Amino acid sequence: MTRTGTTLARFIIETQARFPAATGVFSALLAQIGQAGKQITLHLRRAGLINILGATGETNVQGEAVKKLDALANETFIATLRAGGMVCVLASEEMEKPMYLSESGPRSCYVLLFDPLDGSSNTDVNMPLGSIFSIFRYEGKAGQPSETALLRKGMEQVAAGYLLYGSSTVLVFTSGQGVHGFTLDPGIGDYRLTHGEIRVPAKGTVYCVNEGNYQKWPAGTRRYVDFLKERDKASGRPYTLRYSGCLVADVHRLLLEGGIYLYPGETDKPEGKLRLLYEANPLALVVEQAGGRAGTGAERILTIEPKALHQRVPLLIGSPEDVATAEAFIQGKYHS
Ligand code: FDP
Repeated sequence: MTRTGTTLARFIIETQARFPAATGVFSALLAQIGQAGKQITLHLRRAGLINILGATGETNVQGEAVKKLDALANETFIATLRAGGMVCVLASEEMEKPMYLSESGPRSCYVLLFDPLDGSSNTDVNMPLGSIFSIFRYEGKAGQPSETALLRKGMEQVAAGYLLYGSSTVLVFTSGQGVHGFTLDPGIGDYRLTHGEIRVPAKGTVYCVNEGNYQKWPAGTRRYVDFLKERDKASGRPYTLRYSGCLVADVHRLLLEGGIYLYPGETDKPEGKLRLLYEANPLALVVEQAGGRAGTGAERILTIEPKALHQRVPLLIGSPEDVATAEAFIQGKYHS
């Protein structure tokens, strides 16, 4: 196993050496995502000092106000990946349509779906933020992939991960061989392995949810959250509530310490809030690779057949036992 402290660059070289057929293209792509994360970190560290806080005045395809930092993070990813030349098409929360990068080869290439800045309500108050990415291989016969060619099940992702911009910047990813976490060392400007082979605890004692929405939830969801607040020493209840307003930050906590994050469907909005292709799918792959579980309450996230680029899904994600219990409540099957 690679040693703690190993730089991302060295980790990539060592991992690639174990796969003689690897072309190095994927490794380079991962390095570019790390590079985009460094640049976004620099912007965020100076955000209060220069005029990049607040809203742009525009609304994105989701109908949400675009923050200046959302736009800046999106541009940073585009510029870095365009220069890198490994990706033929990008799709993000901030763009209605996919963006084709003409410098990239049309035959065999990678497709990157991403949320450039997750947790937008945190931008102006110095709270944690994240970026989420999902990578597919596209091997179409000719020409650029159509928009429907991007609608792939989460199980087909070749890699996925996130950057968390918190008290330090952390890059966590999986390419199907476990989940690894790297912390950006500002002294050397590189990421160092700090969390090798992450495993999610089977069960936690923390839940993350916007409980202000309680009255909008269906009965099963409300019963589950009520259950978490009951006193029962044997099962660790009541659980502790932690909700940062940043999905990446909450999922990172669960990955390391266990528990559950929920953004459930609501009675009048059963599809929930989060986006399947660039939020739920990549985080589900990371969490499942670490031994966790991710579903909508009715089905596993990674097996959903997407119908649209910006499709929303309810999300329950975290420790396998906690997510299974939540699903049982939502499906009306829980018997205490
Ligand atoms: P945001 O819209 O602020 O970018 O991705 C969406 C997300 O944040 C998650 O990061 C976060 O967990 C959730 O939505 C917050 O939504 P609420 O404000 O509705 O709780």
